[in-house]
Amino acid sequence: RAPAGLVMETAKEPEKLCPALSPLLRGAVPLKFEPSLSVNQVKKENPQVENGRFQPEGCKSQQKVAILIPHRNRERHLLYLLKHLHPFLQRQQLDYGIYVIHQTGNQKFNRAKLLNIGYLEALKEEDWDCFIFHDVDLIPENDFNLYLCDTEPKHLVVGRNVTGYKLRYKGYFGGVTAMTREQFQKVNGYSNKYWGWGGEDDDLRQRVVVQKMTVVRPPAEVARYTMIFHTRDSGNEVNSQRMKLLDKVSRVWRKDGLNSCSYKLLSVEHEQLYVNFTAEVGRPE
Ligand code: UPG
Repeated sequence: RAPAGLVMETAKEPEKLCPALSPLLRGAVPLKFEPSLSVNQVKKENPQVENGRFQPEGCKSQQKVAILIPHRNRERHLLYLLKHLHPFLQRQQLDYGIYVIHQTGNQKFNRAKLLNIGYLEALKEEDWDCFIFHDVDLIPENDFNLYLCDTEPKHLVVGRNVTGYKLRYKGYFGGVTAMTREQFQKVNGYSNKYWGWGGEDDDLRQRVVVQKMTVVRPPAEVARYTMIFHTRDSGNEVNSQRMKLLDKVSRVWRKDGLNSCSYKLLSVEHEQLYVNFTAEVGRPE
């Protein structure tokens, strides 16, 4: 009989890396938006998920991926997204964790700051390699759209059903975006100064350009999303300051971002399907 120590050593042998393309991928899978869908149902469908975390069996993922979802008052969208995203990521054989960053109170919504907070707090939980900044209302249609980071920042939403599956505009960098820890750190994250709707995604793209990185996109046939219909949320009115802010990105990015993100973390809840960070983000200056 082998001594106990030796048995442990064998069990810890490094697994082989998962293949670049998972054998479990199915391509375009029909999406379901059933009004009767409940959290319990999604929990039951994902018994292997704990604290929003999943690791594939039998191989080691290429990257450890954190999905960050900014959120306020879109519970139904969140449920539909979780329902589709968990099996989608599992078919990709990813080692992943889902984080929802919830803005408390009724002040103007600040998506970009919530994503900075998600990044900073998720890294306290795990040593993530790759971050996917993910709107709550965009459901990926094709699992060949890989939620992995690239050598350059990657924009995953080439087409949405609501815009005829065409890129919204040249340079669009919002919706769902993947950056490595190094890439995000290099641009000092998002600006914290965009309150209300618009501009913060263009600001991030400018930061990427200033750092001489380029945006890459997956092929249009796979980078397709269904957007769940919504009207403009109250507290997320169009930001009239956005053009002014966009004019000065190259001058201010160094001082406005991850290194200046101040907030109050009110709670961290480990749900089965995700980790929820609730934060007070302040108000426009
Ligand atoms: N959100 C909430 N609650 C709110 C407002 C926004 O959860 O009250 C979150 C949610 O994740 C949503 C995201 O913020 O998906 C973006 O807001 P939304 O009103 O859905 O903006 P869209 O016009 O659908 O999205 C485009 C881009 C997005 C960008 C936004 C403004 O896809 O990434 O943030 O335009 O530039």
